[in-house]
Amino acid sequence: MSSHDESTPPVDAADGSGPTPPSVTPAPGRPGARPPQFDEPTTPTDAPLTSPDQAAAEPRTPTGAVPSADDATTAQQGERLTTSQGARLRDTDHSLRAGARGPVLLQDHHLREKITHFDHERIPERVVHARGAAAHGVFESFGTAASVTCADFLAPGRRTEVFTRFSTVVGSRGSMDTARDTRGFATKFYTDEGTFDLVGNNIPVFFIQDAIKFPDVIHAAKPHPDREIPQAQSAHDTFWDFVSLHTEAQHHTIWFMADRGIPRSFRMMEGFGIHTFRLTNADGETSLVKFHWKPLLGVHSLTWEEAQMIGGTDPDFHRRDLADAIEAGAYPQWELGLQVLPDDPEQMFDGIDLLDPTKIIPEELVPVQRVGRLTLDHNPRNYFAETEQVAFHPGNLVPGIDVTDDPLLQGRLFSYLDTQITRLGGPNFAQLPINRAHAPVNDMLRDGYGQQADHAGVAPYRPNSLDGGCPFTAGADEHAFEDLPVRVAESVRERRNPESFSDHFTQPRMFWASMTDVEKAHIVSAYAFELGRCYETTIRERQLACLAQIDPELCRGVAEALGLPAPKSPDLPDVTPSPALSQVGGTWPVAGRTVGIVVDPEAPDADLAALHEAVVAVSMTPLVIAPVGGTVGGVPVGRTFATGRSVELDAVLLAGAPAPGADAVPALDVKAGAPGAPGTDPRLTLLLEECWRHAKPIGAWGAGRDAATTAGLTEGMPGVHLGEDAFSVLEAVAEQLAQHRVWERFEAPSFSAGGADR
Ligand code: HDE
Repeated sequence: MSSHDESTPPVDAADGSGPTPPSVTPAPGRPGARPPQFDEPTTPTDAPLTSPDQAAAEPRTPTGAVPSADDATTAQQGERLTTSQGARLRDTDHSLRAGARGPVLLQDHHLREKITHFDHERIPERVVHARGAAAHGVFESFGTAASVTCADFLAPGRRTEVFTRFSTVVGSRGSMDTARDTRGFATKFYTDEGTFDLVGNNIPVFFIQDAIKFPDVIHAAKPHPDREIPQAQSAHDTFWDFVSLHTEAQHHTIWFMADRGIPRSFRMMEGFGIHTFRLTNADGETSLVKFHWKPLLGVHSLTWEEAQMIGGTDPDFHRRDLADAIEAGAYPQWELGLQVLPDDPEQMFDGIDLLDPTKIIPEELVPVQRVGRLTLDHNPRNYFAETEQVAFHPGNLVPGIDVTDDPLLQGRLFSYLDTQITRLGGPNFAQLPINRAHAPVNDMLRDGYGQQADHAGVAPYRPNSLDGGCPFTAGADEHAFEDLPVRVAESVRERRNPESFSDHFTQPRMFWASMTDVEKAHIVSAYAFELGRCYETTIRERQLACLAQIDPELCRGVAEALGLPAPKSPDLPDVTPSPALSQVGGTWPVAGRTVGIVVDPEAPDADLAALHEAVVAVSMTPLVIAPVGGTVGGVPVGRTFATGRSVELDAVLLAGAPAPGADAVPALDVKAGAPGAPGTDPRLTLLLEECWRHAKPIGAWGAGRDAATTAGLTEGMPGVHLGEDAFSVLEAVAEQLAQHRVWERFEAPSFSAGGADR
């Protein structure tokens, strides 16, 4: 028999050990790396999938380096400019022409490569959450979640690498950070059991109860389709038209009309998974769970005026704050917490439907149990490669964590995969470096645009015998992700919400009742601003009718500001305030806060360098401010009165009373036109007025006291610390800053009901 005459399949040896070895040299063309056995394989083998005649491309990084533990090999390598193919170039500044004054030649391959790549540098921005900033970090498990979940990354002592991206929702990629908006808080946990994404927001409820309404709410919130304005704002007619008609949005709306809509920093935001998830422990017992992120720096916000001013002076305020804090070693931290609820068949708790994403479970009823700590300790190296290309997906789940039937979550499970196909240009986005799992991947997904894996084997299908039956599915004891056998209520097919989704006003009322007076005053002003920017009075009136169903005082306050009559409230239910919702009344660490130090270059404070270091020693960031740049007392000037603005500071220290700078020309600069005493730079007076108005602690000593007096600040005024030396004043200011603001300075009207009691 010739070697080409192998018409009969190899037959397994009688003892079942495998195929009978051929007696002659096999003909070329064998489909797999080894002959298949007759029966479907029942155990995985480590047989090679690559035939001896095959080789994958030699492993190289995208820049041609041999991969190594040194991650620099994925950046540029070599000292000389090259083409994308590695050929060295002598000139990249002139195109190839027919003579210096002649036309450009089509043969200029370098020109064409350079311009073609440039022409395709942009990808579509995210449909929502387009503007964001991210950081790498680590999640350390406390080991306290074992009773509710078998997720391995929550086992005692586990450390898991993470990547967290924060974002605004409405604005496009270039919009300002401090717009009034909800913030995204999405974390990718690269666990040993596969990637888990917790894709949440800084507000625990959502606008809508059903995913099918997402295009509606986003179309309403985005700029008007005709003029494409306003950018990154909800203060316009289409938004308020929608939310005043679609009243399930009212709970979310009051949260971001409150100070939560203008966070001081990503580092000072809570995060929420919003939906109820179903967790399983090692014994197969299930619980319903809400995820929370608790920032160790507390929850703090900007004032509305600050947010607007920052939008002009530093539109990258939050992005810069996150990166600077990490660079300075003030690593932001959050604790992951769980509210654990029984998995009863009704999926209700205390009358609250756990499948309704517009409702919270007050922490006073179900405490948040802390199960681990997130620390963000590295900034991305390349914004596009990491922050822009990261692709989150609520369906990235690990054993021990599963979804529920929340109709909003169910729709998200479809959407996040789908959107990446357009945004990241094909189905292989999971292979982009930032999206790669840190667990072994053995899928049967193949080909497609941007394929980077060099798969071996010939049988990406199951069952197969040509690749020895591989890959095998996991056995029952191998900690695989399992779809839980959850009972589905007997029902009919219909487009309808459950009755329990129909109360849209009790929880917004509870939120309002949980606020302190100063927070309530901010909410009234926010509604008044937003509705005041609407063109149509009918829309204002319709939203006032919604506010009347939340609280009569809220409604009256907004109506007065709008100059409209307040509709009468119906009988409203009594609600129990949840003090945990208020941001006022506690003290928190001051790490990572910015302290301005105003100096006089003509008479530098002798302690300036030591003061600077004392600020650094308590993990705050000193920013020296003077009429001109340069160095004062050995310390570099960070801002001049021309380049700086009060809104960058959390507190200000006056170490001198600088005379007006040469550029303090009122005719040229509105800041220099600020009223003040002739001896002091008017821009300093303006800075102090703003710090006062924004309720920031102010400290002064020595000649700095004169600057304070000039601005009308005297000892005994709330949050004004006039002392004898720099260090005692710094101590007093830092102590005050621990409360975030000098709350007594806000003259809030007194509201009757509620108020957080801490
Ligand atoms: Fe998203 N959402 N979303 N969302 N979402 C996206 O995915 C979507 C929802 C959230 O930093 C998109 O990759 C639908 C709730 C965050 O990359 C898109 C619905 C919550 C981020 C998408 C929701 C979120 C997104 C846009 C209604 C809080 C940014 C680009 C069912 C729990 C993630 C992308 C990042 C991003 C769809 C509702 C949070 C289009 C259809 C509720 C933090 O897929």
